[in-house]
Amino acid sequence: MAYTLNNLGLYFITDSKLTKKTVLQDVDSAIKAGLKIIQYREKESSSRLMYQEAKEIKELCKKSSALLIINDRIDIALAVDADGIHLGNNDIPYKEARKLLSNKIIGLTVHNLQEAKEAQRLGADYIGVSPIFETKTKSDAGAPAGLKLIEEIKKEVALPIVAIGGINLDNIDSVISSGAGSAAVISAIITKDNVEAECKKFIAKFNQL
Ligand code: 3NM
Repeated sequence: MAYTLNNLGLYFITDSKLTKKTVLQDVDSAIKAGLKIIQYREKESSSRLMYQEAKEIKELCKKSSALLIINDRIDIALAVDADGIHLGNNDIPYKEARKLLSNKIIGLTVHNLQEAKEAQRLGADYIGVSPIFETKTKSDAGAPAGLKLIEEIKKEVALPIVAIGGINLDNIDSVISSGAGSAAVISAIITKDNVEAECKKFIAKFNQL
């Protein structure tokens, strides 16, 4: 693997509904900014279009050695030889996913300490701790857990933490100092005119702390 998952910094997630441009343009900008990990998250497109888009993203990632994670869809991850998948509580169980993706990265969403401990027991490669703050991007994200959940998990679970939900340039410092080695951000980046510049601002936050 090109990177250890502990110091991934900004974790970029695509969103075809929120983007001001296209998913591919956003990924290109994120990669130009120097991102190490990209998640392709598409909830509404056809499988064919998802495959085609993921394949193009994979090419962009390959050129810059950025990791490509596919949200939820193991079939797409396998088809484009992505670096891994991210699974939530309603997706295929970790154990089954691991059988299909034995050497790939598998990230799991967790909402509390118990789920984080379970993710570690199962053998997940990282955890997405969510939602930290209020977010409009995922309608069923639930009540914000706050920074204390990151602190609590950091004390007891050794897995790399990717914080997610409502993270922006005003609160990213607090997210990092709570113990998250990485932060996943959607709206605070892709609703801005210059995605590359916005990514760079987040990357600088990780570099300065
Ligand atoms: N998952 P934004 S919150 C994709 O809580 C996603 O599991 C979440 O977007 C979870 O940075 C979320 O715009 C959306 O708040 C995050």
